[in-house]
Amino acid sequence: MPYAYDDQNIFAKILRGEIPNKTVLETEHSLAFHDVAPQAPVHVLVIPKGPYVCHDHFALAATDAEIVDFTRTVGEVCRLSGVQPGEGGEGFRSISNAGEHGVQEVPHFHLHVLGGRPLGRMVA
Ligand code: IU
Repeated sequence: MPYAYDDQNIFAKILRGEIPNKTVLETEHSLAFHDVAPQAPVHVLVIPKGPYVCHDHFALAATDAEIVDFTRTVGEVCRLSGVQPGEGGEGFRSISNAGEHGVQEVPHFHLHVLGGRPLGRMVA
């Protein structure tokens, strides 16, 4: 089944400026903002501006420019948040939930960047 993007999802509304967000960084193809319900002292969501449902959709359908921009934005978010291990920070975790089994709540691809405290061992 092809990916079906719902342009009424909350992140699409954020991208259209219909709902406010606490922006960390905005680039040509990406937006990073603070999660409204942070699960760690650093909890930033990084999203592409394009209509991609989940990580695999983005990875397969996005342009090279979008992918490079997104990847660099994640790096910049880590730098701005002070969580870079080896660069004065103590590390972070990046997670993307996809679909039903991944318990994805918002159907617009987003990467969670979490840090600022020990996060414990990842559990499946
Ligand atoms: P998930 O990976 O789709 O399960 O996570 C969605 C995240 O989006 C979750 O951490 C929410 O707190 C967050 N979020 C938000 O930042 N702003 C919103 O308006 C809504 C959800 I709805």
